[in-house]
Order: sequence, then C-alpha cells, then structure tokens
Amino acid sequence: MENLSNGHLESFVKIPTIKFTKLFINGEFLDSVSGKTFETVDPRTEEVIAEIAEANKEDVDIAVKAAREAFDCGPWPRMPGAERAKIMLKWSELIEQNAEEIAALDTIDGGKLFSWCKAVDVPEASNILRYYAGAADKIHGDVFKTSRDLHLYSLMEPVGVVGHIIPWNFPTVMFFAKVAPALAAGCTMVIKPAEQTPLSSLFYAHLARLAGIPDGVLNVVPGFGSIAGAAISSHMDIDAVSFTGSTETGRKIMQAAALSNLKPVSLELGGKSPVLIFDDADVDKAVDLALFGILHNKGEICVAFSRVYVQEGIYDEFEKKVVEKAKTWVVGDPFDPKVQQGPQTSKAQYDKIISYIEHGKSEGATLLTGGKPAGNKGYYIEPTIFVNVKEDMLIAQEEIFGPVMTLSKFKTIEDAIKKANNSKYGLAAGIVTKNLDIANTVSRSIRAGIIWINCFFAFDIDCPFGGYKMSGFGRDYGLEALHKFLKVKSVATPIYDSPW
Ligand code: TXE
Repeated sequence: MENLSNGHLESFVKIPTIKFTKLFINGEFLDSVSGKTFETVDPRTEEVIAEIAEANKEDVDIAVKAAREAFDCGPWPRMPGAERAKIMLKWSELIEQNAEEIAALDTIDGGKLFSWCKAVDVPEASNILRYYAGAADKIHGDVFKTSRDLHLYSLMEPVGVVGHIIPWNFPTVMFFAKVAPALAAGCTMVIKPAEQTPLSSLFYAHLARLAGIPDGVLNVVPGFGSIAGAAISSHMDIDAVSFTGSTETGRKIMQAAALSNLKPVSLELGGKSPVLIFDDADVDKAVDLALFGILHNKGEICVAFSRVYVQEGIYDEFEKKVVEKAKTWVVGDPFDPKVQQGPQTSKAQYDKIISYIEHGKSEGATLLTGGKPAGNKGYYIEPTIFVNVKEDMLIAQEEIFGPVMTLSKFKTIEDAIKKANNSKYGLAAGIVTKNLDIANTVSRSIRAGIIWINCFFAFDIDCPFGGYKMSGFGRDYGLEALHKFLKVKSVATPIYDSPW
C-alpha cells in the first residue's frame, strides 16, 4: 500500500489548521448550551483532528428560532431575487479563493482524494451556487385562464424555515445541493452536517458570513443524528426537511415529520446500482468503467456500480481483466496524487464493509481479489471482487457502501433487465453497449432515477437527481430542486364587481 507519511506529503500540500469548531447560529460561532463537544477523526491516521461543539435539542431550538426570526422579519425572503443572487455569487467566489484549504478539510475529515476535491467537489460547490443564483430572480407563478369572471393567479413563495441533514460521503457537494436552491427560493435554514465530517460546513458558514448572508438565514449545527438530526426532523417550527443518507434513517425522518407538523420531506437514500455490460462492449473500456463505478470515493457513493452484470460472450475476458486491473489500483494516503482510493470515512463504515465481506465469504460467494484491510493504520480496504454471487445473497441485496463489487453473468436482454431490477433500491443504473436499440430498451425498462449509458457519475447541475423505490423521493439538482423549497399560493379576485 502506498501509504505515505504526512511529513512527506506536506511538501506538496499544506494540511490546514482547523479554524472553526463551534456551532454557527445567528451569524456567530458559539459553544453548545451544554458545553459538550465530540471528536472528529482523521481516517488516514485514526487520530483526533478537532473537538467540535455538539448541538443537542436546545441548540437546534435556538438555531430554529434564529432562522424563524430571519424568515418572518429579516430581509432575505423579501429581497429582490437579484439581490439574493449577488450575495450567493460573492459566496461562490470566496469558495473558489479558498478551494485548496476546503479540499484539504474534506480530505482529512473524510479520506476523500484531495486532487478530486480540489478539482471537482469544491468547484462544483461554486457552480451550484451560481446556477441557483441565476434562478433566484426567475421564480414566479402563473396566471390562469378561468371559466368564471375571475382574475386567478399563483404566487411562488419560499416554504419557510428548512432543515437540511447532510451525509458524510460528499460533505461539500451535498451541502450546496441542498442549501443553494433553498437560499435562491428565499428560505432560511438549519443545517446539520454529518458528525463524521463537520469541518468544511463550518468553513462554509464563515464564508457565508463574509459574503453577506444575513444573520439567522444560515445556521450550522454539527451533532449526532439521533439527537440534533432528530430534533430537526421532529421540530414543529421547521417547514420542510431535505435529507441524504441511509434508507433506515430516511424512514425515521419521514416518521418524525409525520408525527410532528407533517412537514414535507425529500429523501435521497441508499442504492445498489447495477451496470449491465453487453457482448458488443469494448472490454478494456468496460473494465475501467466498472472499476471506477465501484471504487471511486472508495465505494462510498449512493450511485456506486456495486452489481456488475456481464453478458456471457465477453464474461471470461472481462473477469480476467477486471481482477488484474483491481490488483493494480493504488490505495493509500488521499493527499498523494498517485493514489486512487483513500481510507473509508469512519471506523463504523470500515467495520460495516469488513463484516459484509465476511458475510459474503460465509454465504459461499468466491472472493477473486481483495477482501482485506490494506495497511495497518487507517481505515483502508482493498478493492474487492466477488463472483459466484446468488441474487438473494446479502452482498447482492444490501448497500455495502465500500469498494466491494459483485460480478455475475447474464444471457439475454430480458435476463439483464430482470437482474437489474431485482433490488429494493432504484437510484442509478449503467448500460455499456454500442447498440442503440439495446441502450434505449434497457434504459426505459430499469426502474432507477438516473441511467448512465457508457459512462458513470455523469452529472450536470441542470439535471434532476433522485431515487425510485426505496432510494427515496424528491430531486436534488436542476430547477426541480428549487420546487422543494417553494409553496404555491393561489390568489383570486373578481374582475367585475360581481357578488361572490
Ligand atoms: O447514515 P445516516 P450512516 C448509507 C450507507 C451507509 C449507511 C449508514 O449504506 O453505510 O447509510 O451510514 C443523520 N434523525 N448512506 O449511519 O444515519 C446523520 O447524523 C435525523 C448512504 O452514517 O443516514 C447524518 O447527518 N438525522 C448515503 C445523516 O443522517 C439522522 C450517505 C446520514 O447518516 C438520524 C450516507 C435521525 N434519527 C450513508 N440518524 C447516500 N444516500 O449517499 C442519523 N441522522
């Protein structure tokens, strides 16, 4: 394993000092009411990076009160959209100016590849802000053609105070995918980053203040899901919740929303995404695609191609080549530009993956490569490939969220479609073929929110993203996401002075 020391790496990247560790409420960094803190850990070294103020219910109440005040009486929802846009654009510039430091925060907190964070995730944060800033002054209702003497029209109003609950696998992109459309809509908000990766969101709060986002509009409350997260989803004064995370937690959030004030929720949940590789595919390219599909971000991606199905004509060649290539995959310190896969984000996630690998072995699947921790410090796991996987095995059905591929064979298109749809999840799916008929037929037959034909992880901010089945509902990205944070109000007035 290419696990280089920090000392060596610091010659080409500066590991940042941690500047922001407190709750951000009403424009100020504050200790929690209880004074409690929790540790955030570097998954490369298993060492504590910083003590972070821990929000509990009381802190969430204070943050919601600030957001409510900012919504009911503050300038943000009342500002012309173009003014909101100006501030959002300023924030996006500040992010660009601090890209290196923010990328390093996500790397030490979450084990993500530094080069990828700097080149993709952080610039994407700025792009998302710019996209929704562009929408902020184009939000409007309709005028209706009525059958009566009525002037009837609709207004699009911000939904109110929003709660965002963010996962740890994409701390930057998920933050902005939720925050930016809510800001454009004129909402105020309380954001709970994941307890594993709170650092970048606190830095973003600092930049939001510098950009001129008014006090109380954006509050960040790091803390645990069962306490701070639950306080958000059950809060009587939060008007909507937007969540990305596990299906199990999504269910709890929906339940808490139903049992409190019936707030609408949007849930982007787990996945077990298939990729179907047809006989006409270029095998070398398909191998690269399938490996990137499962190993990118160490498999901690809701859309990971965790189930690989290859048509029987090319199966043997594919199997041989994918195993050879997986063995050359470079696992190690995510600051090192040669490294392709860093450590899993947390000890809990590392343990979960290892236990699924053990389960796969005990269920009778055959391990072709990997299956072990990599190195003896940090949460590193070897790229792992299982074959002889039965469709009903746990490793074929459950989201492992790690560098673990199950590889199987299929005969016909019908067989491929059936296998692809044999999942409680429906987030993404891949098709590798040069045949347009196959691509069209299969993409319409798979129940998933996004279909990638001859590609993986091809996103654009304009393209809505979300799940079918138990992968959730509601969409991030695109103008569609804006609508999660808007309410339609209809207004009627008689045209003539007629009796109504
Ligand atoms: O997720 P949780 P966990 C999947 C993935 C992973 C598994 C478990 O399979 O192995 O989930 O990870 C907050 N009320 N995904 O346990 O719990 C929590 O603090 C309100 C897929 O870490 O869903 C964090 O901020 N909030 C996924 C966020 O929910 C609660 C990304 C996500 O954590 C809460 C992450 C509660 N009761 C994990 N409990 C994806 N779709 O990309 C927890 N949270």
